[in-house]
Amino acid sequence: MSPIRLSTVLVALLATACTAIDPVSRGATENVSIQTNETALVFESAAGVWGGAVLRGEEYAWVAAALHVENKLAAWRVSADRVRSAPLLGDTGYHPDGVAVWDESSVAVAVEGIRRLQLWRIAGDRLVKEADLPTVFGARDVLVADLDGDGHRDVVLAPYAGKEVALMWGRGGFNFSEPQMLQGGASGWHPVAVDIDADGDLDLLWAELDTGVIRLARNGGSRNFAVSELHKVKGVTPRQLAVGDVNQDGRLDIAVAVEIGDAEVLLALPGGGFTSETIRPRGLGHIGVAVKADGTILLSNENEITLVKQSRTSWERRLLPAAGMPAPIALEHVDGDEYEDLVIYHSSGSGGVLVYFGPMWVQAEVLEPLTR
Ligand SMILES: [Ca+2]
Ligand SMILES: [Ca+2]
Ligand SMILES: [Ca+2]
Repeated sequence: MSPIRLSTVLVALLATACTAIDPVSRGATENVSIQTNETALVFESAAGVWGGAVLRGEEYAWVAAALHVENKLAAWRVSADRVRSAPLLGDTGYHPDGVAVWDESSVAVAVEGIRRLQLWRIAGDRLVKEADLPTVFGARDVLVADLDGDGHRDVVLAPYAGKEVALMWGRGGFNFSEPQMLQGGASGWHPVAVDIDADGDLDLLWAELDTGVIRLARNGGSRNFAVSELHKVKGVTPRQLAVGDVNQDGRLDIAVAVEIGDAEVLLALPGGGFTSETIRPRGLGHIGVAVKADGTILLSNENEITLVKQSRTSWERRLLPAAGMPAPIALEHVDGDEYEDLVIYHSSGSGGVLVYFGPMWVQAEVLEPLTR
């Protein structure tokens, strides 16, 4: 992976940040500088952060992150006025990758390097490991959702390398069935659970790094999934996909970040199926993507986030700074106001986790629009 190179804008952002320290940070084991300002927060990590999740409480949120290289789970508390604590830390063992919300105070962590699925709870000023289960492969991602609608949370594991996605059916608590394997193509990272066919149950979608395929596992009920190739990207290595209503017509669309090549937007057609449009990158391509409720597409690339909004004839664009390898990215509610916040996990280098508090469009630099 390429070395870290903080953009000058981000350096400026950090340099102008004022300092605020949350007194709850007792118990943290790392000496970190704490910085905040009105629009962004940086959560430092010495090396790559491969994933994370946000636990949103009534008064504050916890940002949890998999410190892949440091072999730790970190959790920072963030108040409604955007002040954060020093991190709580827990040792996961070798190479944690993905994190998902399990309940209001705990997260599931895929520890890819030792093939484990762990349950971690935030208990006062400590992170407590409450369960530690073997997994069928080294999992890049973990997703938690009730896929069969029986009231028990189920787990989806996506492989770091491999052609199968594993479903673990919840039996109550952090207990699961033997894994049910779905056959796809190689390296289907960052699966998304969404009712893409609008029939009332959650389907699964993922992008395969090695095949270029956007794969759909359609939920047929009774734990049956029909896996099919929904689309193949024109470029090389789709890294993340996001679902949202890009053109605000009431139908869910799919945006795909492609590492080398154009980003693709699959716009849902009224009679079913999709039409594909492309967004030219500023560099080689993009590695992360999210779609806001208003349809704005956020695409991450080395050291930057491009905000893209569809208009009749063009893609309007704006730019926010980031650090090296800003992927995956996610929209969350961190400070608890009505605006979605962008959470960026920098998977290489020392960018740590960066949160942009919404609204983001107004604080971003204007770029020339692209013709559609
Ligand atoms: Ca279930
Ligand atoms: Ca469905
Ligand atoms: Ca749409």
